[in-house]
Formats: sequence, C-alpha cells, structure tokens
Amino acid sequence: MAQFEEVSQKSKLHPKPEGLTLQYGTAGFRTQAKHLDHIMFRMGLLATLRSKKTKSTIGVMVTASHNPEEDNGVKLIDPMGEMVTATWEGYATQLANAEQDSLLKELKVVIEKEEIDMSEPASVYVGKDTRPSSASLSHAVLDGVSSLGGKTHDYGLVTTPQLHYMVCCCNTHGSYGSPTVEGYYQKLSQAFLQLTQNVPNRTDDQKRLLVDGANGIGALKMREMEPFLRSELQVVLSNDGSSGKLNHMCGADYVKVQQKAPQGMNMGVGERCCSFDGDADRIVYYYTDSKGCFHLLDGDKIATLISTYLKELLTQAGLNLQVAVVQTAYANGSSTRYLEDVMKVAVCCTKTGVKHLHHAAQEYDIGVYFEANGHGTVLFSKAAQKQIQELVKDPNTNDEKKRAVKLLESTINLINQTVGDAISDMLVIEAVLAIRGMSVQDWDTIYTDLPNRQLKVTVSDRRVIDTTDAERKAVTPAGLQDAIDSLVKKYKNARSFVRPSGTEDVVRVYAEADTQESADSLAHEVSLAVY
Ligand code: NG1
Ligand code: ZN
Repeated sequence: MAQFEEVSQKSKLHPKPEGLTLQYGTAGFRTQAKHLDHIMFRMGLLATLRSKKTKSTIGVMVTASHNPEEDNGVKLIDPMGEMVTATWEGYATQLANAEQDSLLKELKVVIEKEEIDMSEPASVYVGKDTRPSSASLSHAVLDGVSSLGGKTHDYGLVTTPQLHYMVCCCNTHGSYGSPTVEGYYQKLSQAFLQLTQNVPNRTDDQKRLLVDGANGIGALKMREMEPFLRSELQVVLSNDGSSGKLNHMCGADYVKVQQKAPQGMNMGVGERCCSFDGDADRIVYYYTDSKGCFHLLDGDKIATLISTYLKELLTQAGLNLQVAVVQTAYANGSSTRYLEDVMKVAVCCTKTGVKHLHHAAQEYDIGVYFEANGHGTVLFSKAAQKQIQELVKDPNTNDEKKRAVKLLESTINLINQTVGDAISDMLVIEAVLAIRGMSVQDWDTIYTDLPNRQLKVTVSDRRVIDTTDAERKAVTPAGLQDAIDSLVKKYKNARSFVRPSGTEDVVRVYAEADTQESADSLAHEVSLAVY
C-alpha cells in the first residue's frame, strides 16, 4: 500500500543494527546515543499510530534525563500528558526489536490489534534535551511521523515536563493553558506572583535561590523564565551549560546519590540551593551548615513540606478533602513515620517509576507523589478542584477562608499536574517557604532522615532478581531475601532491599540504619550477597 511505501523507503535511512535488542524500560528506551537512530524513527511511527488510535496529540521526548551525556533515550507521552500505557510500551519494544525486513509486518500487527483507522489524521509533538546527539535523533522521530503522513510540531529544546504540559494543553483545548513555552511561563509565573504577593516584606535573602542547572535544558529554560518572575525570585544559576558537561559532577541525581554538593556551585553557609536533573523533571534542595555539614532535602522532604502546607490550607478553608502521599521503597523511613504518625496522612507505597506513583495518586482527592530522588508532583481530582473553585466564588466565604482557598487555587495553577517538573516544584517550594515564613533550616528539621546508602552492583543478568511488596522483598533468586533479612538484623533501625534497575544494567541496593557507618556497612554486605 502506498502509505507504507514511504515507511519502507525512509526506514532504510534509519537501519537497525542486526541483533541489537532494547526494551522500553522505566522511562522509555535509554542507552548509548549511537544505538538509537532506528529506535527514534520507529517511535515516530508508533506515536503516529497512538495518535490515530486516541484521536489526540501524542508527545515524543528525546532525552536520557540524568544519565551521562553520551547516552540518549526516548519516551512517549499520552494525551493527558501522562506516560504511555503498558500495552503500548509492549508494542514499542516489539517494534524496536523487529529486524529491518519485518518492520512493516510488526507495524501492521499493532494496526490490526488496535483496530486503527489509518485514514484518521495524526499529530505528534516532539521535544529534545541539550545532548549533542538529540538534534539528529529528534529528526529521526520527525521522519518516522511524516513517513506515515502524521503532522508534527517540533518544539526543539524543551524540558520533559514542558512537553508533557504542551500535550495536555493541546488535548484539553486550552483549558489547562496555552500550548507554548511562553504560555507555560505565563501560567506558572502568574500563579507564583499571586502566591508571593500575599507575603509582605520578603527580604532579598529570602528571594535568593542558588540553582544548579546540571549543565542541561533546565538551566536554559530557567534563564528564559526569569523575567516573568519579576525579581520575586532571584535565581543564581550555576552549571548553566556554558562550559561543563551535562550531569557531570552535578545535577539532582549526583547530589542525591553522592549526598554532596555539585561542583561549580559557590555556596555560602546556610544558603538555600537546589539542583535540577538533565531534563528538569527532578529537583532536590540542600544547604551547608556553619560546621560545613551538608544537608539534603530530597523528594521525601519536598512531599512532607507540600502535603503539610496543603493540609493546613484545607483546614483553614474548611474543606474536607483527603490528602495522601505516594512514595516508593526508597522513601526514607523517617519520612514515612512522620507522615503517618504526626501528620496523619495516608501513605501509599508503589513500585519505582513515576507512572506507578502517578496512577496511585489519582485515587485520592489530593495525591502528593514524590520519589526520594526528587521526581514528583501533586494531583488534584476534578471534584477537589471544583470544590475549591466554587468556594472561591462563594460570597458567604469569610476572609480567612477566602485567603486559604485562594492560596489553594493559585497553588493548583502553579503545579504541573502532568508529571514531576523541577521548575514548577521549585516555585511551589519557594512559595510555600515564603507563605509559611520558613527557612530551609526550619524545613529540614521537620524530621531527621535515617542515614542511608544507595549502591549499584553489576551482575551478569540482573533480571534473575524478581521482587514483590512494592519491590521491598526479593522473591528470586532463592535465598537472597533470607540473606538480606539476616544482615538487616545485625543493625539498629535498619532496612534494606535490592531491585534490578529499569534504566541501567545494574542491580540497585538500598540500606538505611541508625548511623551512616551502619547504613554503609549494611549496603556493602547486601551488595556482596547479590553478587
Ligand atoms: P531505575 O533505574 O529503575 O532505578 C531510576 C530511578 C527512578 C526513576 C527512573 C526514571 C532511583 C532509585 N531510580 O530508575 O526513580 O526516576 O530512573 O528516571 O532513583
Ligand atoms: Zn529526568
């Protein structure tokens, strides 16, 4: 058929290296950039089919997030800005691994299984990060879409969450915002200014924030956004991409895993600092105290700050809406205890990977979800948003209630509900600290983290490890969990688990205990049990 003629021709320009197999993992395909050209072309094809099937715009983001600059990757974005569904992840893997001569056959399998009407139009939004390989790889995506007759909009350099936002704006016909980068800046900055204008006499110190841009797209976009914030936030940007290498000794993942400040940041004692990751969907905060001790405020602390703030506003507004926090096994034990015992909020634990947290958070009126690494956001159910909007308009709402409910409304506008977003999360945190009159030190002392350690172990086949109970227990290989259990018993307040990574060819080991020495030693011992 003529419509496949072009696919057939163009696919020859994006040949698959024979024998190479890759899997659509936790965050799409991710590997060395040099292996990805055919994958990109094929994801262009698949996104076009997904668009025809859903009769909506689909997004394709070219990025490998926090991974090294030499890597790249791709993820598909569904109509409401969420991650693509599991069935389509399966199609992505099948299509990616089809040898050159069976590509059309595999494409037709998807078309038949999903009963896709090929006469439907298709629209695909494409974005990319700042990796040197991203330009040509995103062209391969565009080639894939156009070879199936789909329309494309190339947003060029954008953060991952910006592209999620664009897709959602487009499919909700503007009710979420306008699908332009400027529309994104306008929506977020207006909400931020509304929130902070309620706080009189903020000092320059309170407005000043040191931002590590990981030498990536987040730095670029922060520069673009700054004028919209009208000096209400004074960003001191480091690792802005002008000289350093992407994610190298900097960025949110480096800071979280190494538990130390990034290189290239000139931190004064007690100064509030944060780091984005390579595609600006994660953020962590930190500061150094007068003794030179480094303090990390990770995704768990962010979730605690935001959920406490929201709960307080709901009480002031007299709204009976349930706030829940969704975490993963990596959440620090102290955070879970604080949220459950002191804050009395429901806490739910899911498997690693934002799509799992996102789905769990959708079950509540207000679902705050964060991975410990700083990837997360807040979801407000339609009903909750409606109640808040109605209360804002209600003439019988008294002044105190009105203030609280207006703050809630602006907070909703400031949050990117499609996915974790470093820029949006940063503005929410800055607004919450300002409104509650808290310093980063006050925030840090809400609870004390249990010392912890994360390690990576390389094994011949990481898939021999299978887990259950939201990845907190290993079911296979036989004997591994018993070995971990008996090691954990040797330490106080200890916990440890292992799981195969979904983005790297490694097994991840996590341990926490009463002292850093114990956490380090437990992680080390568990690593030996895995090896
Ligand atoms: P894997 O490699 O599956 O552990 C990592 C992160 C996830 C998630 C994905 C996608 C940890 C321990 N894991 O997944 O939370 O963010 O990358 O970027 O941080
Ligand atoms: Zn990322």
